[in-house]
Amino acid sequence: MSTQVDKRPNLYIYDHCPFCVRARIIFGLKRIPHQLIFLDNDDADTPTALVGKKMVPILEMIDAKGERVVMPESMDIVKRIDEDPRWGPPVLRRGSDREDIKAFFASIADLSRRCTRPRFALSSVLPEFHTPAARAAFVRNHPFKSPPFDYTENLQNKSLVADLSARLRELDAMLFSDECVTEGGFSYDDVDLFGKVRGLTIVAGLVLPPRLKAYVEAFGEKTEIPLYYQMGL
Ligand SMILES: N[C@@H](CCC(=O)N[C@@H](CS)C(=O)NCC(=O)O)C(=O)O
Repeated sequence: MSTQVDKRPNLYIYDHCPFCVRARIIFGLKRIPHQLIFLDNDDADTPTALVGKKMVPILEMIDAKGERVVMPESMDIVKRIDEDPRWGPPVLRRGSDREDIKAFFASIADLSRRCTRPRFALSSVLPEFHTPAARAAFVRNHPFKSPPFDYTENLQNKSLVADLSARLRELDAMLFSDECVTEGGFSYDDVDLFGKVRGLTIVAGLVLPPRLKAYVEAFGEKTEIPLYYQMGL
């Protein structure tokens, strides 16, 4: 794929990828015109040509001196864009490396994957999964390590959704407010958190507790990153 780099930075992403959401946040927050390039999930050539391996997100842009910049790593991209004076002063506060949030997401990792991965891959709507080969590559590369192994079985298991709804109440209690996760205002903690929770909105029937729901909805608007409510499975 060859894409022109004009004045707008290019961001190569998968829509469902939490790390890609991080990178999108800073463009949305600062209202920076940019081009999103959704790679097919089985396209290894494009990312490899850009950064030497199959990974997203990747930023490609022309910097203030006219040089081409190509870089991976979500938080590096966020920092690079936030600190680029062409788009105004930085808006993000330092992150606080919240151990409680980290431990919470580690504890729900398997449950959350079982709820979201089959929905991302089998919805047939997300751009990175628009071909059967792209969906098959994702399922092959993201196997479940204990039963049920089958994506459709996980998708149909409503008790997983009930379990995840119950666990999210713990996260609700960790949010400082419905505007920021950590006291003091909007920070890298929010970049990380929204990346993790936006994908959950694809799970139809999942109950987001009130503060988390308000947080996710407000954040989606502030960053112009659409939630998945309307296409929930
Ligand atoms: N540390 C990286 C992690 C990025 C990452 O793991 N991206 C996933 C997509 S969600 C990826 O590229 N996986 C390789 C693949 O899909 O083949 C970052 O923060 O950007």
